[in-house]
Amino acid sequence: MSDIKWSVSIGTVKIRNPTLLASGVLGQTGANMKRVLKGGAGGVVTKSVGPRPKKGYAGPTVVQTPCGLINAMGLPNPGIDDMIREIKIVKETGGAVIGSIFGGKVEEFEKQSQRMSEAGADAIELNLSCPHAENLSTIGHDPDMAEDITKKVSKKADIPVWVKLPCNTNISRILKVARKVEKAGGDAITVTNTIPAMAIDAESKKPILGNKVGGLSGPAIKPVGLRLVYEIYRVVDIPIIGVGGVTSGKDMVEYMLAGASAVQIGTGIMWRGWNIFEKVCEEATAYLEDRELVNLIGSAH
Ligand code: RRO
Repeated sequence: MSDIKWSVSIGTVKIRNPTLLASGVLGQTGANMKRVLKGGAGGVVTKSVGPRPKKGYAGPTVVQTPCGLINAMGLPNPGIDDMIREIKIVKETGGAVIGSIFGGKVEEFEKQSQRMSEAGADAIELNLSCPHAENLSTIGHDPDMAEDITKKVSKKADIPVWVKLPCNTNISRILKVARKVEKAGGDAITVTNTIPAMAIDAESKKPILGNKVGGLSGPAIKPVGLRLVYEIYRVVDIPIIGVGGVTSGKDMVEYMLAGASAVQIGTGIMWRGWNIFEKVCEEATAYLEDRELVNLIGSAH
């Protein structure tokens, strides 16, 4: 390896390298999150948790396609109390943990942020973007709602607040949301969540997922994620974390050129294993050899 300094800062959160576990994949238990950190991740984002345990949708909850996965899990999670225990297990290792939360009301977001902070999370990620959750999926498309939640949570939170935005190909609309999130005190923007999608079985002539519709992740969505990072980078000064289809070092470099300070990886684990994080950093080494990591960020502009 060359002497690249892999550590990056997302605002005040320092991570040992720019790869993070994306929310929703293996982020439900302390044991799994520890294993991901062992696989080289710079940090982990938990599964999104709500105020109380939730079972999620009936199966099938995941379908594989040639270019990625379609999921409709339905926010299954153990609830904030249980997640706090799991976060404490990960924090024993010193790894960076970002607590992802969702809520039905602003007060729920506020309360859970407080609990995440008490648990020792390094930052909070507000999930304003599940593509198939009723009501919740609209928050991140609505500039005023996104502003309101970000403002109220940021005011009370004593750790940084990252805001995860949905895929919205109405670019002027998502830029409005991004600007409002920054104005409201958001410390970073994560983009994108999965993209609305579905699978239909030609034999039974029925949708495959229990929830009928879901969200697509994996290589197919990388060009969409890149565009969103590229566009948002033009209008905000807070760091951006790119998510969507990162499976190689080249993918990470491309996201950084578009303007991301770090990337999150989820579906890629299915193809490249638990240590995809280490592999991505190693592969990026060849490209970075005599370049400073931070100088890459946004240099495609
Ligand atoms: O749990 C889910 O079904 C889910 C969530 Br919360 C999310 O943010 N994105 C996604 O694709 N699935």
